[in-house]
Amino acid sequence: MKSEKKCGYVAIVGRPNVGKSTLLNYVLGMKLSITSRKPQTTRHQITGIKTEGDVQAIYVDTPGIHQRRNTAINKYMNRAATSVLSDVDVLLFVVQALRWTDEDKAVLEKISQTRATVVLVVNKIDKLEDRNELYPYIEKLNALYDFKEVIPVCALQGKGLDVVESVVEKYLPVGEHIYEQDQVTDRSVRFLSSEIIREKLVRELGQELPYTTTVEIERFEEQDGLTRIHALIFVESTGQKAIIIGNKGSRLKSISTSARKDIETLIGDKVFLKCWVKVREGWSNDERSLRGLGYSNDY
Ligand SMILES: Nc1nc2c(ncn2[C@@H]2O[C@H](COP(=O)(O)OP(=O)(O)OP(=O)(O)O)[C@@H](O)[C@H]2O)c(=O)[nH]1
Ligand SMILES: [Mg+2]
Repeated sequence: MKSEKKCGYVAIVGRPNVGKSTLLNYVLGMKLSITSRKPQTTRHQITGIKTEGDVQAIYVDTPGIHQRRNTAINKYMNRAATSVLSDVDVLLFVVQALRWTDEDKAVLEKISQTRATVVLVVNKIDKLEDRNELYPYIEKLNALYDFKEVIPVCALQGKGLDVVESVVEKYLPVGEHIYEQDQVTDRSVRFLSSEIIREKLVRELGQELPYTTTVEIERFEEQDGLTRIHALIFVESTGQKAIIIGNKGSRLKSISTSARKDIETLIGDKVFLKCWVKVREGWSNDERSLRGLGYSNDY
């Protein structure tokens, strides 16, 4: 008997910092979406495609849905996350084991209005002292919504993600594949390079510089086995610029070096990366600046 092809969209949603991007990267077996200890790391929809045999799952990682609606960039991020909800086949609603906050509640309210199959993914179970603690927690959440399945996982170590993948497969619709077998994302290496640089900024800058940086790739050229990248790091004040550059440029250098290594792994090519820091006051709260810097909700 000829088996049927399956294909569909799977959104990964939840409040900031629950491990959505970590989950996507593990499933794909590569670092596609940037991650950090800090909430609101992901700012855009990131598509990760996994094709195995007859099954193509098109995952969409999303920014954490949050309650800070004060600035234009925060609104952009919530739109980027919520706009996928209505067009997907499966929703992986990611929460952190034993934590249930007002932000999680608000995400569930949005999810309740969709027609997708909703699967509850309870992440970070490695943090539990006793697995039995999970039962009352899951019971509480099950009383709030009729989840199709509930799967405890540890995204960091990949525990339980095989179950997630087989549940996704079960609920994907029958259909022809949309992408080629070996395509992993619809994002360009240029975009992914800017994200990698942003990851290093978020990770290296600790609490000093929360959400005020963004990265634009000014030049991206491949020539004779070397990819030359010129990147502009935008900040909102000269004080922030000084923090990023560091003593005699040491911090910017270490950020650039670690970004370069990750970009080389991504593209499998030698990379020359040069980063400049520029001040653009108020960019994160200005719709026009945001659009100019690649924050556009037209997907
Ligand atoms: N202990 C533990 N930590 C995890 C696990 N999964 C993710 N983390 C950590 O949680 C933090 C947040 O992970 P991300 O994947 O960036 O979370 P996110 O939900 O994508 O966050 P936003 O993009 O900000 O919405 C990182 O420090 C991860 O290493 C897990 O299973 N166990
Ligand atoms: Mg993320």
